[in-house]
Amino acid sequence: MTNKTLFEPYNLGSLTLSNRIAMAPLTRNRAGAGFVPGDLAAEYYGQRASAGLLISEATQISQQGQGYQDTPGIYSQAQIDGWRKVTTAVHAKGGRIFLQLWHVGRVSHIDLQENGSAPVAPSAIRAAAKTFVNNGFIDVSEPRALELGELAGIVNDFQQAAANAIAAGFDGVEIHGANGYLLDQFAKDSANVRTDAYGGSVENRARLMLEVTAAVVAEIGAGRTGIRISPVSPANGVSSSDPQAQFDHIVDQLNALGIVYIHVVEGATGGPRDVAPFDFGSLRRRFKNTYIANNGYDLKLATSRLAEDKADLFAFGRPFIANPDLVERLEAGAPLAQVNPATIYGGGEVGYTDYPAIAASRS
Ligand code: 8OZ
Repeated sequence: MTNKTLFEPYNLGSLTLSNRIAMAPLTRNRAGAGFVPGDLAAEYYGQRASAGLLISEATQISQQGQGYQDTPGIYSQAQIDGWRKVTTAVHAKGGRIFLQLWHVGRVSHIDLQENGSAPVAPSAIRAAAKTFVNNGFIDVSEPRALELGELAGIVNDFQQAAANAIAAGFDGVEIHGANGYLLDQFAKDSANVRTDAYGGSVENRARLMLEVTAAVVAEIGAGRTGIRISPVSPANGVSSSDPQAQFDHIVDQLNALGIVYIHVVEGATGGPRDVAPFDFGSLRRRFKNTYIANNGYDLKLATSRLAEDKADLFAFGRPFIANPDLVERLEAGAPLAQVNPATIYGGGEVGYTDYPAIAASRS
């Protein structure tokens, strides 16, 4: 048992966070033309700056990496300029913010791809997943398998996106290695039946995720690089026949790269925590820097897991949508506002920037 509290400062590498609560990445589908985050995004993130660490919504590193309508990118100058307004708003309030770098792989639709081409994947296996395109939920498209010679370009896109994130003023980046998107597709054998150096063994399936991480570290430094993983989540139709061996290996290698955090979705993303047998403590023990725990945490669970030293930081997702001042509410034991599911994805300020802080809602 330890006597730490969630509401004390925490050193994430060289950054001092004001508390141990992180805002998890939340897809909101409100980017403007050119997939540029707008002024409302700056207001939204600024309202939530009392989180110890904000992690941005998943942000595509290329057009090929996009899988849903109106998600923001980080590959054009206009996108960098849009994101700079966000980081400026957060920093003005003393917050810290990482950008989540995203390539969806096969979780996409031809209508989002250049010239209507097929989404890319480790193998030509269609995901049992839906995406939101043309204002409706539809099945993802049939993907094509990436050629060996294309993988270096994807690593390079992640590396350039990391440089762009720093140019936009972010404190660091989180590589999206979770939830059935490209890097998780490579890691999990339900989606990866390759016979080259990127498929088959635990080491081969980890290769792309680790090459991307090494490239990002080379570009912006290990102290500004984190990653999100979801070892047993069936999100977007992936599964692994050996998740413990796979993710023990991945975390050992991430530890060797010296990155500042791993952000672990414990269980089924947004669902049950006990979906499959898995020892998350093994990842905690293997990784020497910061462990961010996520999935279904509330104040009680986070407090007890911190006391048991099972994690350093706790990422809350959906509660941050309706509670911009979530940290203050948790600390005060104040009631939490409930999110309106109808306004999570897409639209404007309604359900985005109009949830009041508690002081404002009382007056
Ligand atoms: C919800 C809707 C669309 C995308 C994830 C980026 O699960 C997402 C996502 C979540 O990581």
